[in-house]
Amino acid sequence: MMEVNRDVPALEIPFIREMAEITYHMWKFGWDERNGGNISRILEEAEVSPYIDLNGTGRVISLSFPVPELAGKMFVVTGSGKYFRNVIADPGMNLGVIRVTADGEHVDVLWGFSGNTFPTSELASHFMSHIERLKVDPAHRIVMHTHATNVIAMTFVHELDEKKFTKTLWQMCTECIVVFPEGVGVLPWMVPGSAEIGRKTADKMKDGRVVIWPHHGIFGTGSTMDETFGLIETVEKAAQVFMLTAGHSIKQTISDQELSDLAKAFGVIPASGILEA
Ligand code: 2HA
Ligand code: ZN
Repeated sequence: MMEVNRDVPALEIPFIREMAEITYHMWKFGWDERNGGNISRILEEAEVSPYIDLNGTGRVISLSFPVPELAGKMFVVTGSGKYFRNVIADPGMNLGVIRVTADGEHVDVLWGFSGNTFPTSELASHFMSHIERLKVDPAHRIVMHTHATNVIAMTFVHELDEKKFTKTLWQMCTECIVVFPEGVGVLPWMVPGSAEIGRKTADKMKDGRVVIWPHHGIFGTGSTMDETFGLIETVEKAAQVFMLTAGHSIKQTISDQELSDLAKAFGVIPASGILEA
């Protein structure tokens, strides 16, 4: 058994540093006002054990939505009510490392969540999305939720039909169809923070990595922080271009034939029923 080095400052633990950096970037983008947004990342034992005692802190938090599928899995998660802006200054107060208990009904707190902080209010959406993404992608690790400004704006002025929403996003920037050929899922407006929105979000995650919550924000998933953030950035960029051009007279766009040519050139298969060429 390797000795645990508990004296390492939080920001020198690689996965804590990564969370602190990404949350700060996202706040700077203006996406995570106040306590907006939340992130969870699956951790491997080998990443955690050099820094954190796997016996835990003794604190146990019960879940209102059992997740036996995740039994034994460890996560670093943002804290409920905590501000992305503040993570870098005090990771232990704004983040925590948790492990799902064998029965899937609780989590053991292994590190952080000090000052009686709890995991994100959207833990149900995170855990249920992890379960679905792991079924289709064993390399899956990250669920990221943020209040991406132009994505929210677009949900006021664009139809919420998933296929139409996806096609408009694909048309906004040439790289979009290559980055998210499976398209985006769109839920109806719902009250956040519940197991129900978690189940509906996870249901959409069976077929894709992006789910939009109208008038609220976006969920993105992926195997690395770069990939997940890059995916959300790309959707947000397309939404921004849409918002900049909406209401202007459009002189030209990327045609369905050109979108098909792009998909072919980059070896991706676009979601069916969207392109007419
Ligand atoms: O954590 O973003 O959806 C605050 C939120 C809730
Ligand atoms: Zn939110």
